[in-house]
Amino acid sequence: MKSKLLSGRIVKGVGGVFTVLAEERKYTCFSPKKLRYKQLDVLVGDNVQFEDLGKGKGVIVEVLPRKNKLYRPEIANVDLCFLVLASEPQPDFYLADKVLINCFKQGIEPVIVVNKTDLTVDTLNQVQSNYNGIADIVSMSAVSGNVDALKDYISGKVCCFAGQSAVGKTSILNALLPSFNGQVGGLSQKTGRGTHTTRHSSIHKVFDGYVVDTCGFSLCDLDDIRSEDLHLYLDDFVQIGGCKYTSCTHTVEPDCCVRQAVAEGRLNKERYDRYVEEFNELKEKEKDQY
Ligand SMILES: Nc1nc2c(ncn2[C@@H]2O[C@H](COP(=O)(O)OP(=O)(O)O)[C@@H](O)[C@H]2O)c(=O)[nH]1
Ligand SMILES: [Mg+2]
Ligand SMILES: [Zn+2]
Repeated sequence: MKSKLLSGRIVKGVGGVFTVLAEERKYTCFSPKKLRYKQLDVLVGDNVQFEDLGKGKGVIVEVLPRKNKLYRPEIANVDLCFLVLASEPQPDFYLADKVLINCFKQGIEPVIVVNKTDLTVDTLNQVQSNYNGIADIVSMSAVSGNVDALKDYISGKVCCFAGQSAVGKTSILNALLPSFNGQVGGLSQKTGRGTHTTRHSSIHKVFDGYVVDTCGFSLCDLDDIRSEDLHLYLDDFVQIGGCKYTSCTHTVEPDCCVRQAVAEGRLNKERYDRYVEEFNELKEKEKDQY
């Protein structure tokens, strides 16, 4: 008997055993060594083809090309990232910039979520003045359990969460996915790290899309970006354009339209100052490399 080929998405993977969601059904699939050698790895989030062996079991025969891959945790094909900010702890805008830059680089749509608006709306104003026009900004309060603000964004996509510790990522996930039951305020006193760091991550169907149940920090480092290219990942800088030098880094060059925009108040000065600092940081690192 010839077995059937099905297409699905890997939603969970532990020790070479994968849960694949296909046509609203879950299959337990194995990935043969041969495939693993060819592809190197099979990841949660991968779109795969598998042979249906019956009784809910299958063998993965092909991993379809990936749109992107995130590390720590490893996840493939992320479409959207909710960058969570809050009044407590105060927003770390350097971290936020880096997440936005990495999203841009990986082809992930960033959406800024200002959480804890039950406490104050000052943060929302501050976030808007920094990121208006750069990413969609939604406000919410996870304590109310109302996560409708995120519904339309999740629909049809694979979404992950990023942001500082204690901004409310786990609280939001719990509200989206009651079965997740993540530990809120989950900081280990000893290490200062989240308690979920060693757990395998999975993706879960929520509304008409998926959410990744781990709040990794893989989007927080500017690993392989060169200082002179940094500005190319800042869409608001790119939009301004028109500098005298095409390779303008917008730091010291004459006739720089980006600096002009800052002087005229068309570009947020705090955001620009952070860019200069990040630029200098990358330059310093490059010096150390030679
Ligand atoms: N007032 C208020 N507190 C919140 C809200 N969301 C989360 N918290 C609290 O913030 C703390 C950290 O939340 P948690 O979800 O663990 O943050 P995470 O570290 O980003 O996962 C906990 O004490 C939560 O109860 C909110 O919308 N309003
Ligand atoms: Mg958490
Ligand atoms: Zn310039």
